[in-house]
Amino acid sequence: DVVVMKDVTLGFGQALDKCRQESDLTEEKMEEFFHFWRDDFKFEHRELGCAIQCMSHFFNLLTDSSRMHHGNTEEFILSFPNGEVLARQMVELIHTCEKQFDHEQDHCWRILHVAECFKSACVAHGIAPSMEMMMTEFIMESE
Ligand code: M21
Repeated sequence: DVVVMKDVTLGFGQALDKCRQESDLTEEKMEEFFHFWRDDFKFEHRELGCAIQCMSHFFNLLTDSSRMHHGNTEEFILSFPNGEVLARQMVELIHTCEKQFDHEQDHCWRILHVAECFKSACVAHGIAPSMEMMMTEFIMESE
């Protein structure tokens, strides 16, 4: 469900400011986290992978080996309205992507590849929110 995905993205994005410094993700590389869903968004900066690792860590969504913690991730998604429609599916999609890049030793690069794979999977499954939807909500939240 695209509305739930929008809410989860904005919730997760709350941690971006806490992670910018330690991951070296400047505003030039990513202004706001919801740009993740832009059609033309490029997954090219290792710093974004580091930032997603830091943000995931902030919400306690990672294991000791920096893989997704399935239980905590499901709980995190369930904490959003109607989260139950997405929780299992999201965990599945991310895990399927994780398996594809398990050989990558560098956590930041691996997580960046997993994130790109996850976005493509969401587009393919029709659960990727539109940019219009993301921006409208983002502006409403900041007013
Ligand atoms: C829906 C909200 C945000 C999406 C963000 C990034 C998702 C990327 C998943 C990376 C998971 C990291 C696990 C690494 O093995």
